[in-house]
Amino acid sequence: MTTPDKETMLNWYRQMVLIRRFEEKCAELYTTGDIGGFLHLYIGQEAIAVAAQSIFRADDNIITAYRDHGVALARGIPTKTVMAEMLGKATGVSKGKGGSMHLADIDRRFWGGWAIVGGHLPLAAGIALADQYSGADRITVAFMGDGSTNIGYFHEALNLAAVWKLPVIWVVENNQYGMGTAVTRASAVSDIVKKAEAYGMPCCQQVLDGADIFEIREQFEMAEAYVRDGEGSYMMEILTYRFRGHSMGDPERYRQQEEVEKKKTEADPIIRLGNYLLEKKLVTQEELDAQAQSAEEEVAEAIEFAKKSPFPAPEELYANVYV
Ligand SMILES: Cc1ncc(C[n+]2csc(CCOP(=O)(O)OP(=O)(O)O)c2C)c(N)n1
Repeated sequence: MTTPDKETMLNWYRQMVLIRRFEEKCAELYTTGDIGGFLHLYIGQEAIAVAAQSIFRADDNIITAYRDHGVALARGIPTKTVMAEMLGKATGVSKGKGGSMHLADIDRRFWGGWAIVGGHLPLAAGIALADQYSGADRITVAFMGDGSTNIGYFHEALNLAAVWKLPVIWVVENNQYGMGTAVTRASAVSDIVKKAEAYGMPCCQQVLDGADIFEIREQFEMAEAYVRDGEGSYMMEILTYRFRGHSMGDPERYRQQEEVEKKKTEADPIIRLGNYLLEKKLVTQEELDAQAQSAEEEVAEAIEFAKKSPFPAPEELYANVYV
């Protein structure tokens, strides 16, 4: 793996801070009533989306579940249109009709944002099948939570992906809980990556550290080489942690506050990368602060844009309705 230069790593740092600040502001906007519906934050998991974006091509396919803001931002969807979507505005990336869980941007081959647990996994297989059939040199990266690996869709999708050697990287973001249920209580095999064996699919040899952007990138690179070569699908499990509740209003009775605090100090991907860059004397604290500051300003501008934007017109109700 090539060693990235300083500017590249500073950019990863900025992107992770951008996602963090975006999510923190969304939490505030939810409490003021500017954002409605359900809201699932990506805080703590930022390194995964940013690592993916640093490896995969702009024309590869990305699909994920409802914890999708960070993945969408890392994909390069403008912050202001993601924020406008959060507020249900016409300028939003899904024209204000999707909201938090249904971000999608066809031009960037970001296929969503799906609310039904595991429901997007057969779609990922279908997207990959279309590429395979038409001979397109593209791979599909399907992100999912640990909970979705207990759902029928997961098994159907992985089975067909293996049978047809579909070009998909299946990425399990194991944040250790599916709503209020710990993985060990819901999954017969809590070493999730072993589920790949049932489908004869290669996988990462160890569960990856979700706070370590370098480790995740390295594995993405290996997976990419395999899948792009036409060998078939590949599965990865990344052990991560969500620092906030499952969604807004989660009283978090299923875990101890000490556990959360411990993770915040030991497994924060932003702190981890910042410390690495400082220890290696690649950057100064001022340079890190400048990146953080500029990310914060970008989020503030996005909020201003979103608040000023109009809601969709009533006629929009009938647009894009086919039946
Ligand atoms: C088929 C289905 N069953 C139940 C739900 C309710 N539900 C929403 S999120 C969730 C937990 C999923 O956990 P996981 O896949 O680990 O993702 P995470 O929220 O941890 O990112 C559940 C059960 C749903 N949306 N869809």
